[in-house]
Amino acid sequence: MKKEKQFYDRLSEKGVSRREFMKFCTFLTATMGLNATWVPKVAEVFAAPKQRPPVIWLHFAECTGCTEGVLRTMYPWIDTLVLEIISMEYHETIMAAAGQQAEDTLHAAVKKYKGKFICVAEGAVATKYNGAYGKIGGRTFLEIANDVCKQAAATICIGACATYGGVQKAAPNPGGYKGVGDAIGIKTVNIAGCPPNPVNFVGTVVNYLLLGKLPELDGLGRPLFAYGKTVHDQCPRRGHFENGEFVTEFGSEEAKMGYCLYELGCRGPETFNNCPTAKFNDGTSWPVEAGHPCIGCSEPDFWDKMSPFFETL
Ligand code: FSX
Ligand code: SF4
Ligand code: F3S
Repeated sequence: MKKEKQFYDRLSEKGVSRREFMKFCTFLTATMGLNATWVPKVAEVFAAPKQRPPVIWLHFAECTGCTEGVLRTMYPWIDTLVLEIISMEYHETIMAAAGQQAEDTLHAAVKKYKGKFICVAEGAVATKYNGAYGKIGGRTFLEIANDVCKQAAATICIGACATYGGVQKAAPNPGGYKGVGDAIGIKTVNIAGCPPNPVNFVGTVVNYLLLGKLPELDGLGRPLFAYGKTVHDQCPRRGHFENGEFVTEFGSEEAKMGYCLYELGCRGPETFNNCPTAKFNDGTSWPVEAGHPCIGCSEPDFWDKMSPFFETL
């Protein structure tokens, strides 16, 4: 109880009410595919965590949009929540250390938590020429991934780059870039998307803390709760013409959003993601709602396979 009170006091200092926090927990529970009876348990994971797993977060070739997504865009206070439930041992974007001090922190954390830490990998790994196309602190991405990911309890890849290689892997790919799992031959949990929705990452971590296991995955390593349906199957713009009028399948409110963007090259029918229901920026909008066709960013090799964008294939 004392722990919980302290948690709510900390949130309140950030200007977040208990009501807002519970609203977030309800949204997260629904996104995770659990029914409403789980909401108090999900709240407890944040308010009174039984364990805080050590996390080592690696950066390879990427734009850091995934980190920015997790730390800022969903709720202004999501950073607090993430740092309440995990123990971030190493993360280049948010740590104060730099240079040798940062390197030492990484080595010490891997040694201390060997076999117990969760590795979160962001960015693709160069594999040609012994990985010469990408280095940090004198070691190639390939060496770092082989060393750190293979000593982790599990590796969660966040974003199109870490999962399937992203834009770095697009033709002609001179550096031989690959997703982390492919580059070093391990199975990873893949939070796909460029960038992915931060709620799908948070849902994966909460699933682990709540149920003691990682969520069920599809054949491409993506959590089924988030990537089990196509964008098209959940899209409010789905519809057809009836007597010259566009009628949506989900009703009149959605119809105001406008016509289906298929003719503008929308890849919603072949893309698995929960964007229409989870949305981005605190539920504000998502690409198709904003009038932009889906470009298939949560599918492997979408830069090559889904382009030219804005054309029906
Ligand atoms: Fe990749 Fe992450 Fe695309 Fe960027 O860092 S998934 S380039 S939006 O965000 O790795
Ligand atoms: Fe499907 Fe895209 Fe049309 Fe939505 S806009 S109904 S996802 S094709
Ligand atoms: Fe990506 Fe399509 Fe969603 S482009 S963000 S999967 S709507």
